[in-house]
Formats: sequence, structure tokens, C-alpha cells
Amino acid sequence: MSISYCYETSNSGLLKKGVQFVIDCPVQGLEVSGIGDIKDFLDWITPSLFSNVRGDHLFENSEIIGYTHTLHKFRINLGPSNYIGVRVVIKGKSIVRVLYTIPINSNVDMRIKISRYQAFSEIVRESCKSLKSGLPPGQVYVDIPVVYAILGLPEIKISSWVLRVEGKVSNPLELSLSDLYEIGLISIRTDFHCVTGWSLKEIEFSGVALSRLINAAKPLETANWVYVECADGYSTIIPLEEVMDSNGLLALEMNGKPLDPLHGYPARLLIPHLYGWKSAKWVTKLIIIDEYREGYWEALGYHPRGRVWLEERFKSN
Ligand SMILES: Nc1nc2c(c(=O)[nH]1)N[C@H]1C(S)=C(S)[C@@H](COP(=O)(O)O)O[C@H]1N2
Ligand SMILES: [Mo]
Repeated sequence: MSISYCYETSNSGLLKKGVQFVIDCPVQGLEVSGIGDIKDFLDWITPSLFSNVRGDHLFENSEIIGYTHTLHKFRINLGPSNYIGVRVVIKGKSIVRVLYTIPINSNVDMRIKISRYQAFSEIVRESCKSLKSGLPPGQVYVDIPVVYAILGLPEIKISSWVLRVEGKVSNPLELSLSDLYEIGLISIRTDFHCVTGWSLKEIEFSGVALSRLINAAKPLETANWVYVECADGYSTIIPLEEVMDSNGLLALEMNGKPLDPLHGYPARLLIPHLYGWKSAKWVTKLIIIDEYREGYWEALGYHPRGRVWLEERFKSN
């Protein structure tokens, strides 16, 4: 058997998409060639994981994630417009993860063990700060950014918008847009890398240094992670150390102008050495926490840290 345990993950943004929870199963590198092979594997493995899931795996589409990974999507129909999504992550030629998105109002009976995901064991402290210049492995430059808004565009009233820094801090902050401008903006010129393999060359972002903002909130000794919440319901998580020890910004401007509404107005994160999904748009809260929690993409198997130069695209344990 090539799956010995799975994780159960969930996220409030996924819930908005109708996903109650995710069963995320690491696979011990099983070589496959083509969709037919993958479908055969799924038809065999799924009944061994769940005692109450029957049915065919219908192929939907595939997505290339850098040069290293491919994501193949299937579904198992449960009823009219109700289905379990199946995401198969391939690295090289091998299946390395299978994830099942379980919809609201249905349940699954697991035949195998649900383990607790240990995010910290994947955060290997490397001396390399991963801020090299040039094109990282598995990326290609494009001219125009792809706009991502997985949960749609939020409506934001600037008069009542505030950025909060809260959680395990001794000095919680609540800052309006003008408060942020008053702190003073700094600018960085940097490439931007999406995990799906596209990169943008040299964009200028201006904003408040994230390290400065978080320091002002005075994180407690025990703090380990920054959980980021956005007005659209999106969320992501970043190791606290990774934020503090970077040139990351709470960006308010791009190329000298306020952010475009599509790119996160009034404020987004911009952490150049981490994949783009960590650079959350329409940010409302930075919640400093002790224990790892799953953000939107992390709940779907993406990496807790996401360093570009180490190609930390997916979780590996
Ligand atoms: N709130 C929110 N932030 C988000 C996303 C999103 O869907 N919602 N997508 C992320 C992803 S996957 C990427 S690559 C970048 C893309 O930034 P852009 O839309 O400005 O090009 O935004 C990130 N931040
Ligand atoms: Mo992305």
C-alpha cells in the first residue's frame, strides 16, 4: 500500500467554496505515465481510504506547476452538482500526494489513520536566505501578471478599512490607510514569482516594512507564525521568522501608484523570496499565532513556507 496515513485540513475560504474539509494523503513516490495510469491508481486507492466512497474518477484538467510538478484534477460525482474533488500532485513521474476535497453536507468514513501535520519539520533552517537575483528554477518571465482572485473581488470601504495586527502580541495595532502612510513608505524593486511557474521582472512596490509593523505590535516569545486574513476570505500563513528576516512589505503602491483594485487595493503583502500565494491581497489582519494553521492554498497541499529558490511548492511530508 502506498498511502499509510492522511491529514485532514480545512480553511474558512475553502468553506466559502463549498469545501467542508480536505483529506490530504502523501504517497510514497509511485511512478505513473499518463492520465489513464493515474485514474487506475485512483480507482484502486480511493476505496482503500474511504469505506463509503464509491464511483468513478472523472478527469477534469491538468495544471503545470513549475517544471517539477503537475496537478491533475478529477472528480467523484456524489449527486447533482455535488462532488468530491480529487487533486493528484505529480513530481517528476511520481505521484506524491492525493487530496480529496469533501463538500459541505457529506461525510466520509476513513479506513486509515488521520495524522497531525507537522509544519515545523518542513521549515528547515537553511543558511541560504534565498534572495538571489535572476530567474529561479522552474519559472518563466511573462509581461503581464495573471490576476488571481480565487474568492472573487472584495468590496472595500476605505473610510472604515483598517489593518489589524493582533493575536499573540502585547501591543495590538489597528491602523487606517492614513496611519500607514504616516509611518512612512519604503520601496523595493523586485521580481515576483507565482508557484504555477510565471514570474514578473522588476516591479516596484512601496509600503510599510512588515518587520517594522510586526515589531511595533510586540510579538510574545511563543509566537511562531503570521496568519494573514483578507477581505475576500482568502488566508495564508508564513513563518514569523521568515517575515521578520526579509525585505517584505505591507505594500500600498505598485510602480509608484496606489495598488490597482485587482492587485489588492488598499494593501497587500509582498514578500519577494516566497511564492506569490503568500503575498496576500486585500489584507485586513495579520494574526500572530503559536500553532500552525492552514491557509487557503496550504489546506490544499501547498507548502507552509514557500521559498522560491528552494522550490517549496508543495508540502513534502
Ligand atoms: N486575497 C487574495 N490574495 C491573493 C490571491 C487571492 O486569490 N486572493 N492569490 C495569490 C496568488 S496565487 C498570487 S500568484 C498572487 C498574484 O498577485 P496578482 O493577482 O497581483 O498578480 O496573489 C496572491 N494573493
Ligand atoms: Mo499564484
